[in-house]
Amino acid sequence: MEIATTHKNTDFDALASVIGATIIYPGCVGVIPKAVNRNVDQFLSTHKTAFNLILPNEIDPEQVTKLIVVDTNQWHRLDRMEKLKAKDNLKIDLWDHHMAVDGNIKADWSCREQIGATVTLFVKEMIRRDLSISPLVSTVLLIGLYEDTGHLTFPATTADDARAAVYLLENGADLNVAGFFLNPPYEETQKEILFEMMKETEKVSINGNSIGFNTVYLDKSVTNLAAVVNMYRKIINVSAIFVIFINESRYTIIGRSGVESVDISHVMIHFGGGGHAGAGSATVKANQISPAAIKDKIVDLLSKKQTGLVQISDIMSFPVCSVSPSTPMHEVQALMAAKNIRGVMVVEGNEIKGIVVLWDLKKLTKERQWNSPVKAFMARDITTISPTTSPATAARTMIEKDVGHLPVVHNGEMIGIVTRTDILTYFYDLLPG
Ligand SMILES: [Mn+2]
Repeated sequence: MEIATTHKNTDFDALASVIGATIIYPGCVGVIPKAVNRNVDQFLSTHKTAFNLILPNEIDPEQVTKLIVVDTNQWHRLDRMEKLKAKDNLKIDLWDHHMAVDGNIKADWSCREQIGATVTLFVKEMIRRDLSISPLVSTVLLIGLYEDTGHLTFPATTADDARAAVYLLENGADLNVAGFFLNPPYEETQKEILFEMMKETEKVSINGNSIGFNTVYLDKSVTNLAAVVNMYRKIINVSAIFVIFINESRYTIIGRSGVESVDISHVMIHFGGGGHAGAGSATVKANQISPAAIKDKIVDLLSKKQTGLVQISDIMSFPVCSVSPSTPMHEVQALMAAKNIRGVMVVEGNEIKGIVVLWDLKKLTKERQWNSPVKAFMARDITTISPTTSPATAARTMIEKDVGHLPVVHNGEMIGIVTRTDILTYFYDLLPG
């Protein structure tokens, strides 16, 4: 007997991948953990009989010759597979996209790729074998794909994920059904938690990213906390959020990140959990560590993690073209033209006094104004950033302040400047080399 199973707290990608396995391995039975996410539970309650799915307690370990593990590579995330783990003649196939996690499942064969959703790996195989699947199967697979890739918008999404969506839609995936399970309405308890979190958020700036922290006591069970945390991060507008949920004997840490430079799985692995760059969680026993110590450890991990990532000092321009406050405007204009730049800093000694940009030159309507000093036309309210700021944070600052130039200041000294062009060049990979 061949069985396919996946991680506890089963999400749609995991469910879809198990169903995908039952197609790729004909005769294979899908084993779904008892604890599944709320929307998966709702789906299964109405659709379960349409698939070849059973619960872990329904299998006879003696009969199992092959185990197909999908969407995780860790034994402890599986539900009641200890007996199989102990079997020595068991064949194991592994399909997973959690590349950052060093798993302990030793597979005889594996298909592992850095890709948006595990289900894409199965769809690729279906495309390769030129299979066609039913609209119902296509729909579940599409829900898994969309959930794990944020409807193909999460940074981990690849062209293969998009091609998988094409295949699933061609095979009749129903977007009305998908939409229903992808966007479950918020429930009362979820709203309560969200409002509770909104009351107070601790924000810490780490290497130019704003990181939110919150600790919440849970006295009742709340479904799909991850979705609530995700909503919370967007509302309070931080680069990343970590919420520690306390209930009796254990803490559940849920993290969400909206920037490339904060990798959630990097943090969660440290606490024995897992996930992706954008989302992850971990559970720790309350007698092992305090919530305050968890927070300190996360701050510590994030502070160290930054090395090797692109920061503003890598993409800024220097030396900075600057003039003194008394420089006449015609000289400023000549300097911009000669250097082909759109902005000039106005400095006195080491101190930034202002900035004048090409646009400011339009303010000069009378000929004699070209002899006036630059200090009469410069903008004095200057936003600066530090060299360790991430390009994403710099871009956000430009949008928020509506400025095109950000002087980079280190220890009170201007060491460079970053412009909109620098940021665009970085994001669209136009850097030479
Ligand atoms: Mn997944």
